[in-house]
Amino acid sequence: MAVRYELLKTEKHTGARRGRLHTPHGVIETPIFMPVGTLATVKTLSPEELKDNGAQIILSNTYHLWLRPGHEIVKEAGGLHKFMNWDRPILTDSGGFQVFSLSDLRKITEEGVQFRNHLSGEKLFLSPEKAIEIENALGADIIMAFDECPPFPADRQYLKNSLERTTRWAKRCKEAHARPHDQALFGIIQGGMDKELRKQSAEELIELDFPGYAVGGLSVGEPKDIMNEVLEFTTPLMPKDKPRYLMGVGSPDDLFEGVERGIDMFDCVLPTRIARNGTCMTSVGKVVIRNATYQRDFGPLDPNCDCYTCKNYSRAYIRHLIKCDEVFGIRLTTIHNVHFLIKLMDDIRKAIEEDRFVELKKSFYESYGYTL
Ligand code: PRF
Ligand code: ZN
Repeated sequence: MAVRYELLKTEKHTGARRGRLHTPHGVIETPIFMPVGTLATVKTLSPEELKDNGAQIILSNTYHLWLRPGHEIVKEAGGLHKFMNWDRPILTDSGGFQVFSLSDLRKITEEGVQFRNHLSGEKLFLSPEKAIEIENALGADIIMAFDECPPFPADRQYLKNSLERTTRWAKRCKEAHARPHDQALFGIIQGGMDKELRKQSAEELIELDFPGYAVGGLSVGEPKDIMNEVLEFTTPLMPKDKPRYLMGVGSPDDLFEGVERGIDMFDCVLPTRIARNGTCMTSVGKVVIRNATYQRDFGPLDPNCDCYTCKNYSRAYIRHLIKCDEVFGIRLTTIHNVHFLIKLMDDIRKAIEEDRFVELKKSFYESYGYTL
């Protein structure tokens, strides 16, 4: 069994779950936030730095590694773990989403998706079988089925056809999967913002008996209250004894709202992406370090953080580095942001254990500047 999920408890007052995911590369305490390492690196950080900041699992991308350096090369290196010197768990996304967000001139057929390489313009074709072949070669602990993430908004007939095709693709992924003994293949629930279609998608995929399930097609431009409503409707339809993953979501409030509705896993480029333009998530809210306010601020980035950045450098110094486009500046902000979200999830897990999730959420929203 590639992955075994152990549900430790459900919080007394919410749907929040405390669990454990056993994988070939170790145990993951859930709920968990996964930093994104699209090209087999979490931009600017070494694996040692990721570990120092508590990362338990990272996400990487089938689509990008297929184009560069090519999955055969990663396989020849001994798989993705060895290639990038990361010995903890890895999850790979299937390319389904990236094809839709990055490439142009795509054509969806029953067979798969034809599109143009976003780098070279070359014509490429990705199918369920091809995505799984690449994911098998990369060798991540958890691999995702090849799906279609429809745009928002989309009409009902489009969503229905799309989710039904995603189910057929999921079945083909399962049949093509050559390493079920050491790689867990997760199904992805689609259906847009339509509850009936979400139910249909969940039922069809549960019938195929995957070891874990993701909620895809959310955080695609819809208002947050709609995302939370769809999520609240969808999670109760998902198996209790299997991990639940909300794809591409990871702002602090989205983590709270997702956990509250029973989500166990999250990934997002947000902390690393905004770090590179100097935006930091801190216990006192967002800090845009370029602002002149911080020119003579010799205190730490976050007074309540014990990361390497906050222990050693001032806001004024980080601001200087970022304004001068110094690489060390974006390394410092990335370290802090990754540490911040991982630490937030540590706090959330502890709060679930002690049945005080709602209290933690309230106090966090207050200090961060969110309104409940
Ligand atoms: N499908 C896949 N990856 C994804 C998504 C999806 O729907 C999303 C949607 N937020 C992010 N990443 N395969
Ligand atoms: Zn910090």
